Amino acid sequence: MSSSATDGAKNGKSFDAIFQVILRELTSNAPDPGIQQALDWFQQVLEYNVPHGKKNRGLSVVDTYRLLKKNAHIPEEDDQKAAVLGWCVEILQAFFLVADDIMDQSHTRRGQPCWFRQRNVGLIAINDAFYLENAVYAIIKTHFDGLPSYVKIMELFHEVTMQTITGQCLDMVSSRPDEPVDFSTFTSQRYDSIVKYKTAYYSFYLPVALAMYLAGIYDEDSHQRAKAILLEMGHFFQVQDDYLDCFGTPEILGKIGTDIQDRKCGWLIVQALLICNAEQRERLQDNYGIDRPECIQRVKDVYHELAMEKVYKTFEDESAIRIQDLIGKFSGSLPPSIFMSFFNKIFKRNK
Ligand code: DMA
Ligand code: MG
Ligand code: MG
Ligand code: MG
Repeated sequence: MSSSATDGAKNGKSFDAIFQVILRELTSNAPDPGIQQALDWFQQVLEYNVPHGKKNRGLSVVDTYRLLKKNAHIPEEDDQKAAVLGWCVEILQAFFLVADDIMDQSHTRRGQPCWFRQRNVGLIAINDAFYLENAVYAIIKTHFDGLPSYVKIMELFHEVTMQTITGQCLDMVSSRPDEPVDFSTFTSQRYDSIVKYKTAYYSFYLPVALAMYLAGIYDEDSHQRAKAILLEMGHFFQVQDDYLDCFGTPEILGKIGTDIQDRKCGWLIVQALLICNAEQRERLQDNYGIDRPECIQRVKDVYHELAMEKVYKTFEDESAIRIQDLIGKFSGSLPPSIFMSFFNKIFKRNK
């Protein structure tokens, strides 16, 4: 087992224990007994939507913080602060996912029905998403009020949330249900913007930047360097997500792909349009974005003809080299291990 995997397992236990602390803080001792029923509902929202994922983002806050502190003794209290911030990232992610599954009309998430598909939930899920988002700020206030990092942490969460919402907007307006689907807008440039905003900032820069603040690293140069590396990794991660949406195994992935019928400007279609011939383009044009099994299959047939699995494998290998090279050259005074340990969590993933 690699050392980062060992750390992850070790972190895993205490990390999960911190979730229970946060759960209690958020849902017990209502300031007004009249709202206890809302807190009881929110407890179910948290239990269903927060702790059952891979926790890569949350654990990365803890792992990065420990690597930044190197061999220095970390007081138990500071280690727990890193775990609290890790769970804040996981709760922010739950907010995005609850909303994303409604927007994408998805069916499953993390091996269970999407929250809005649960009986007795439906459109309450919209308010539950707001509830999750705002719980993040309540937790930060409880644990960081008065500390030097408090304002920076709050501002970072606000900024990254704005970026993610912007990316989700770009994702949605790039796949509007007009007839017919307009492939001229499915450019690599458009794709790059969508994934940078909807995924890379919150999934990669946010966890590492939080750990840096906690370790007292505030200088602009270090943050710019971290951001440049982590946005590259975030781009790579979303390409994986788009590939797995079509070629992954739903039982392993925990979710069933919807990108083809949702007419998403995803990595596969953007790459396919760059290499297909006129006849294949016409078949894509006639079938992409139609929620019927035979149409989805015809799109997949074109992907197979174009050997998209091979195109992806090549991209994956080239990306690994490019990202490792960037880490080697651009880490500045930051330990490269913080980036490598995050990258190792996601490379060659199938879930
Ligand atoms: C996810 O994009 C982006 C956010 C902000 C949740 P997506 O819809 O491809 O994600 P998933 O495949 O997990 O539904
Ligand atoms: Mg989705
Ligand atoms: Mg989406
Ligand atoms: Mg996806």
